[in-house]
Amino acid sequence: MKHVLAALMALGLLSSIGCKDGSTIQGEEEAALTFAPNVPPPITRKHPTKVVVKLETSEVVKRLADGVEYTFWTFGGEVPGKFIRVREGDLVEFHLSNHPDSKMPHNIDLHAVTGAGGGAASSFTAPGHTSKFSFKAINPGLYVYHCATAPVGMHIANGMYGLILVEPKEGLPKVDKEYYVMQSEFYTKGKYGAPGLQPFSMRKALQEIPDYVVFNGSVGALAGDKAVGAEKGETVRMFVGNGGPNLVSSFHVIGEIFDNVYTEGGSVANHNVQTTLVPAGGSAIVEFKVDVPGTFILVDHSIFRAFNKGALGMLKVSGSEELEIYSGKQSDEIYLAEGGTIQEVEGKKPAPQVAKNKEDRIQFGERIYKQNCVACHQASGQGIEGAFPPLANSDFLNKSTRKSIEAVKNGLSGKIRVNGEEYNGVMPALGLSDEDIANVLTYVYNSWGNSGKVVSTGEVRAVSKDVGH
Ligand code: HEC
Ligand SMILES: [Cu+2]
Repeated sequence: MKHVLAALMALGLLSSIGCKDGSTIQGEEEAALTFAPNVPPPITRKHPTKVVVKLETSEVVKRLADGVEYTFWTFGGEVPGKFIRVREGDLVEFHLSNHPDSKMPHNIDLHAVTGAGGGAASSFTAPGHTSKFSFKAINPGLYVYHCATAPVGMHIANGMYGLILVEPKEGLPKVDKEYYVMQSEFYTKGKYGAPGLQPFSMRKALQEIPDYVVFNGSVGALAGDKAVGAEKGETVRMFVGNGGPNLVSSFHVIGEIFDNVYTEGGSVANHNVQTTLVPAGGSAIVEFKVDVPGTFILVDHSIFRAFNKGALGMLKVSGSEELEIYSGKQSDEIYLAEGGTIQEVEGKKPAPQVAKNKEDRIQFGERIYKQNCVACHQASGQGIEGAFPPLANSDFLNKSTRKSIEAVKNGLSGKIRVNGEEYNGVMPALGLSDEDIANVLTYVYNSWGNSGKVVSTGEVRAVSKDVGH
């Protein structure tokens, strides 16, 4: 019997590799990899194959937020790394190249690997080298991969993570849209919004207090014109990962309910879920049908991360209204608490920064703008049609410094006209110091085509503070 087997092997008849489910590896192909938010197409093959994955690590300076840059360490030149899609039973031949300009060696630990280190030791690659190793994708699921070169935390904190999907052999149910969303945090020397090239802060990383929590590698990577889209009536699947390095994500889409959640990227689905936990180094697959049009906001529902640290994305759903499911606003009356016409945001005021010159004012003012104004007037001062007037090129702003100071100091309500459009909203008094108001207005006046004026603290002081009406 032994020599019969040997003879068959010699003939190459037994050289195909057996699979857990008995099927054999046939053929070879190179994996198509994609950058977030895109996902490679579903696998239609009915058999396992040898999949060649070629990934390159590189260290690149890119935008982390407006005016803020960071030296990212990447899989493929972007954060998160390229999405890899294989089929259960596939033999993955991994080629990891490290760009010759890299300063660090890198490697890869794929959570889809059954084997010591998830491939880390076998893939340790010096700059200008390529390593090769192979693994069998025996468990279906959505898995995180990351660099595991010492200091591991630093390689992950700098952006070295991505997702690999091992599609179950029967495939995933068909959907209309698939997207790749990965959360992670950045720890920078300067605070959130502090401009310039920001170095990594080991101290903050150890304390687990990030300055940035983002989707897809930077503030706004999934918002505005970078939002993902769908049409009313379509089904959407999001492959959600969390690179950490430290935080757990409470992933939520405002105004949607997940029909299915494959918790932790596994094979069992929960239904009708509002928020799902995505552990650091873990994942979830969420699916939902979009029944009504609108902009649906993706957040980490640890909510200060969303509105103050960047963990905010958008799904824009087009189509006609579905008033039976969602009526939209049915009435709008101004509600005024007793005594005042304008609400005041309470709270202890932080010590103001003292500006020495115009540049200081603009720099300090930018931070104040990002913390206090951006939610309504938007990042480039463009405002939101019908709700928040623009500050960019605003005739209202450029006509009267006094009125602008009054607006920020005391709030503003009632009909106003900005660039020919009428607004009738309420801007709250934000409780800023006179110094901060001078800085933020100087920033606004020196941005987006405005007049370039400097507002002094004295001018702000001269406008009396409205103490209730
Ligand atoms: C909660 C939303 C909100 C926030 C936060 C906010 N504003 Fe406004 N702002 C408005 C609204 C609404 C109006 C128009 C009020 C009206 O219709 O009378 C307005 C009007 C203005 C105007 C005059 C109109 C124009 O477009 O030139 C200025 C100047 C202004 N805001 C500056 C600021 C600055 C600076 C900050 C941050 C320190 C800020 N706002 C924060 C909502 C907001
Ligand atoms: Cu690395």
